[in-house]
Amino acid sequence: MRTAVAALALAATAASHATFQELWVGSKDEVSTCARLPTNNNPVTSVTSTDIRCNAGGTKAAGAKCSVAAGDSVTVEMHQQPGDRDCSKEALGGNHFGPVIVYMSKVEDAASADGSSSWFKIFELGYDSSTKTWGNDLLNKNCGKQEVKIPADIAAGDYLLRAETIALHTASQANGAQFYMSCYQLTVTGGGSANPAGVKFPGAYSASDPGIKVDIWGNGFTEYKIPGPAVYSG
Ligand SMILES: [Cu+2]
Repeated sequence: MRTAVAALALAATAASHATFQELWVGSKDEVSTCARLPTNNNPVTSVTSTDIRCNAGGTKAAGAKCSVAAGDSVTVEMHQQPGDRDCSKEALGGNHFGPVIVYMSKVEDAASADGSSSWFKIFELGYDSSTKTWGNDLLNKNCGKQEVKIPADIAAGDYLLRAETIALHTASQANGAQFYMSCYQLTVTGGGSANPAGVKFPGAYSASDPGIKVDIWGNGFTEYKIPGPAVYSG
C-alpha cells in the first residue's frame, strides 16, 4: 500500500515536469524546428553540470535555425509532454513555482555550438509579492508562452537562446531547485555592433545563491532574488 502511494506520488511529479519546446518569431509559429529538444522532461538539478547549458540531450543540433530581426520579439513555449500544446493543461505542473529567465549567446554556428560561450540575460520575471505571482504562474496562464524582445543593438549572426524556468517548491533543501531549460538555434539579422558581456554555464549559478537555495513557503519569504546577472536591455 505504502509502495503504491509512493509510486503514485512519483508519477504525479513526473507528469507535471515540462520542456521548453516551441518558438514563435513574431506571430509565426516555428513549432520545434529550431529547438534543441531535451531527452525528457526531467529537471537538471546540478548547477555545475554542463547540462545546465542546454539540458540533457540539448547539445544535439536540430539542424534548422530560426531567423529573427534584432529588436523583434520571439515567444518561447513550454509544455509537459512533447508536442502536446493543449492549453487546458498547465505548462509546468502544480507547485513548480519559480522565475522565468532567458539568455542569449553569440556563437559561430548555432547548429553546432556547445553552449560553452558566454551568455547575456535578456529577460527575467521573478516574484511579485503584491500579487503573490511567480514568473511561471504567468507562463501557465498564457498556455506556456513567454514573449521576449531580442535587443535591437546586438550584432547580426548566430545565437543560442536559452529559455529557463526554475521550480523552487523543494529549494529549501540543498540541490532542491529544479532547472528546466531548452536552447533554440537563432540567426539574428539587422542589429548593431553590441556584443554584451556575459556569464558562463556552468559558473553563472551557485547552489547557495539566494535565488536557488530558498524557502519560498516560509513566513519570512517576501522577496525573491532572481539568480544570474542583470538583464541586458540594449
Ligand atoms: Cu518537479
